[in-house]
Amino acid sequence: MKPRTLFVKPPDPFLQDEFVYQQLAPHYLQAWLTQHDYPSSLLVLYQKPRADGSRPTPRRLGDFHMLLIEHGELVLDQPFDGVVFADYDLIALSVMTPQAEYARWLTACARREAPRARVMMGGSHARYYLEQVVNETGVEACDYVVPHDGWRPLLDVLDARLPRRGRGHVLSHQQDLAEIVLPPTRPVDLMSRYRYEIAGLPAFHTVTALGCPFTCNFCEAGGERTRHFPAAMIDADLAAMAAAHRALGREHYAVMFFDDVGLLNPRQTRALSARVAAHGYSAWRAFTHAYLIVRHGEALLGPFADTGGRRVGIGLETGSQRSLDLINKRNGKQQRVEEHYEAVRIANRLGIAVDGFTMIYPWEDEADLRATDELVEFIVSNPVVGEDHLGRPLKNSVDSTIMVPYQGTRFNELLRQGAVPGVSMADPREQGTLFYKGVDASSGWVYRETVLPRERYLAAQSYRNSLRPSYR
Ligand code: B12
Ligand code: SF4
Repeated sequence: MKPRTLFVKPPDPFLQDEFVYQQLAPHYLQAWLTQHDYPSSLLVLYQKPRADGSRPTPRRLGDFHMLLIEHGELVLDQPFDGVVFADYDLIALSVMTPQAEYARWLTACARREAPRARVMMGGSHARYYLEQVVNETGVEACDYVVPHDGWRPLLDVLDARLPRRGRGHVLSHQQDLAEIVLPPTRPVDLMSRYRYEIAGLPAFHTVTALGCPFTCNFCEAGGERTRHFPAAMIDADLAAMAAAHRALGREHYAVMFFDDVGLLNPRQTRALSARVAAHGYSAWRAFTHAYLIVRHGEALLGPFADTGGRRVGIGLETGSQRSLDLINKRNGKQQRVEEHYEAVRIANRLGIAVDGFTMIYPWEDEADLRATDELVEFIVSNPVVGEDHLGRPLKNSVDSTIMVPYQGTRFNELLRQGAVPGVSMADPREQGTLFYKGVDASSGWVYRETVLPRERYLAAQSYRNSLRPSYR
């Protein structure tokens, strides 16, 4: 009998809502196993909110619920029960760093309930925190750890009938994406749970590429080569999402491209726009860069706007030129704050609302904070041409976070070396606090010394976030 795989999506209790976006990796990998004739199911863990909508900090797996999807159909929706693992030979966990704690609980549970099964971990946590994952011991250690693409390593262990290689065996592979011909699975029973809107229409999301051509010093992914999925696969994915929307009775629907840079150049945007329109989407959202908008203008955003592109996400980062220079977004080439203003104006004129992502940095003084306040105030007040599908005026939005120099980033290195005046990091033994969020939904305060006190940065953050419009 062929080995059976259970793809597991750990919970995200720290997100404002668990069912906003599907976690895509298990769905790509499931489609790949189907293509290679291996059976698999999906387990989606989530935390049920209380009657008042709150979600207390989870302390054990028993605090979660689970959805089991077999052959594309929902067969279980109940409180988590580890017995579910007993039917499978490979427990395949897809883990982003904030989910790492739950991945450990799940691994220990799988050891108990399915002692003969192998546990495999892939995802961005294994990629950026490989050392920690490999050094896990006891019941929390995985058998196989996959820091990069999962397609080939999965097939290799299944073809070899799940060989015993000792704990923490690393399988690293970079996939030729031309071979990924099937789109991620989109089980309607699961898709029906996700609630996300773009310009007033229900939306699902996808990606067209992996990696990013930019080099922000705060980002773990800076400089990862951009690799595109085949156009035919994207097309099939757009068709599958549109079919799911229609199966849910939706006449008008939307799609979001979550690529780090989804609108990359005029040629690529034209082709993508044509595909989106061909599949009947009425609205869409993507990410791009201020520099690309200013460089290409309408040639970049025109086809997007003409086919229902109503929102664009841009990492605007800061209104302070000093901070922008330190971020080094364009690998040594200058990026000017004025281009950020200009990018917003261009998008808004074309009927595209901007979601501007900004950060606060530990070296910032009052002048830097004021410069970003001004940028944010400009974004939220700049008028956007047009209305959304509910007849409401389109509005720009903003997001403000405090930068944490995560392990593996250039800022982590620079701040550790004391290369930025006025900032020093807390004891390196507190490195554990440099994980994203975690069970306590906080990355902690990792600095010993900052230019302004923490409270001042928190006040700036809450002021900027208070300017968000009531809808997007
Ligand atoms: C879409 C997205 C989201 C969405 C959906 C989440 C999701 N997981 O799909 C939302 C908005 C919810 C989100 C939220 C957050 N995100 Co996010 N997100 C992304 C984004 C842009 C795309 C993810 C994606 O679908 N990729 C496509 C799939 C195919 O790639 P993949 O997941 O890496 O999977 C491949 C491999 O990792 C591997 N693999 C994955 N799982 C498994 C499992 C097994 C068994 C195997 C063998 C292999 C394997 O195989 C896959 C194919 O190669 C990525 C950046 C990126 N380009 O990947 C950031 C990214 C994953 N997010 C990131 C972050 C930081 C966050 C947040 C913490 C942001 C915040 N401050 O709130 C939250 C945390 C949410 C969480 N669940 O933990 C970081 C993660 C860093 C880390 N250390 O984990 C990334 C890498 C961006 C970045 N460069 O900083 N995110
Ligand atoms: S543009 Fe986004 S994904 Fe790319 S390096 Fe900067 S923060 Fe990271």
